Amino acid sequence: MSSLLQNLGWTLTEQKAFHGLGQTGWYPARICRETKINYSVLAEGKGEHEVVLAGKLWHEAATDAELPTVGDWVAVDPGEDGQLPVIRAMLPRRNRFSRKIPGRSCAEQVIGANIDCVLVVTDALADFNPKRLERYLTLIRKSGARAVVLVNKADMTPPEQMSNACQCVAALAAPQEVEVYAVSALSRSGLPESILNIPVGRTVLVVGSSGVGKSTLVNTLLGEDRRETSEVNGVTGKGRHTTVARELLLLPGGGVLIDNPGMREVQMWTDAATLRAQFEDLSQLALQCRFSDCSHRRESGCAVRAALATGALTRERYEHFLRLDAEIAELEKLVEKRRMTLERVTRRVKRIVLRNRDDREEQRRQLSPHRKDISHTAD
Ligand SMILES: Nc1nc2c(ncn2[C@@H]2O[C@H](COP(=O)(O)OP(=O)(O)OP(=O)(O)O)[C@@H](O)[C@H]2O)c(=O)[nH]1
Ligand SMILES: [Mg+2]
Ligand SMILES: [Zn+2]
Repeated sequence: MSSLLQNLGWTLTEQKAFHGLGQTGWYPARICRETKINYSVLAEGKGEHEVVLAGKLWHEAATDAELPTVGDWVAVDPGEDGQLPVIRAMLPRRNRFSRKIPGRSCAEQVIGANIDCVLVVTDALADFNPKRLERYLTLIRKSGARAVVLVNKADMTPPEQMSNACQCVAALAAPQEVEVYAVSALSRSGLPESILNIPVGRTVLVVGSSGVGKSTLVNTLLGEDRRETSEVNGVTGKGRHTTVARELLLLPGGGVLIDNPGMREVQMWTDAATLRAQFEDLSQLALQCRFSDCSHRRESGCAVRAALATGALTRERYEHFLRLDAEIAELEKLVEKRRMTLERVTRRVKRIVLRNRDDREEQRRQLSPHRKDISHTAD
C-alpha cells in the first residue's frame, strides 16, 4: 500500500470502493483544489496535477452538492496522451461539512468532504459572534466531525476578554461536543497537541470569517509560508478575503489541512422535516392545548403559552415556533424555484445538443451528398 495515499487518509474502505469499480486502468486520487473549470488532485507517484470532470458525472449529479469537491476521493482515468486525465467516479463520502449557499438559494454547498475535525477560527474582538458560532457548531454536529474552536490573536487581546470569549463558546454546546482554546496562530501559543500534531491520515477543515487568521494558522502548522496572509484594515476592509480558493494541504507529519476563504455567512441548509424536528417537543406540548386548532397566540388554555409564562420556553424560541409554518412555506417555494430553474437549464442544454447534432448532420450531408439517411446512425 502506498504511503502518499495513506498520509492523505486512504483506508481499506476507500480501497474496496475503488476496486469495486473494476477498472484496472484508473488510479485513485484525492481532490486538493477546485477552480471554476478544473480540479487538482494528489495521487501516488504523480504528486499534484490537474484533471477534468467527466461530463457524465456532471450530468448525473442532481444537485451541486453531489459533484466532487475538495477532500473527495475520486477514480481518475489517465486518458489519451496530451490530454488532461479525467475523473470517472467519486468514491462514497464518509461525511461532508456543508452550509447553505449564500443568498436566496436554499441549496447545500459542500465546503469539504471526508473530514475528521472542523476547526472554527474566531477572535475575541470584532469577529466574535456567539450566534454565528452556534450555527457553525450545529453544522459540525450534522457532519459528524469533531468540533474545535480556536479563539485566536491572544497575543493582542486582553486576557480577560479572551477568557470571557472562551467561556461563552464553551456554553454554546455540551462539554463533550466542543473543545475551545485561546491561541495565537502567529506565536503557536495555546494550540492543543491534537492540532499541533494532526495524526497521519486525519483531515482538519479550517473555517471562519475573513481575517481571523486561518491561513496564518495553516502556515504555522506547515512550518512554511505556503498560504498568503494579509493585514486587515478594520476601517476600509482592505485586505479582506486574502484566501480566494479552498485548498487541501499535506502536513510534513502526515495530517491533512484544508484552508478556506473567509465566510461571511454560515446559514443552515435544511428541509421542512429538519425544521419541524427542531420543534418536536413544542408540537407534543401543543397537543395539550384546550382547543385543537389553537394558534398559541391568545386562546385560553394554551399549553405553549403556559410554558412561555413559566420560563420553560424562551420568547425567542416561541416566536420562532410561530414563524415555523411561514418559514417552511418559504423554503418550499425556494426548492420549487430551484427545481424549475434546473429543468429550464436542462431543456436548454438538450436543445443545444440537438441543434449541434443537426448542424453536424447537415455538414455531413453536404460533404457526402449520396448518403441519404444518416440521421439515425449519428451519435
Ligand atoms: N497579532 C496576531 N495577528 C494575527 C494572528 N493570526 C493572524 N493574525 C493576523 O491577522 C491577519 C489576517 O490573517 P490571515 O491568516 O490572512 O486571515 P484569514 O483567516 O486567512 O483570512 P482570509 O484568507 O481573508 O479568509 C494577518 O495580518 C495576520 O498576521 C495572531 O495570532 N496574532
Ligand atoms: Mg486566508
Ligand atoms: Zn396553544
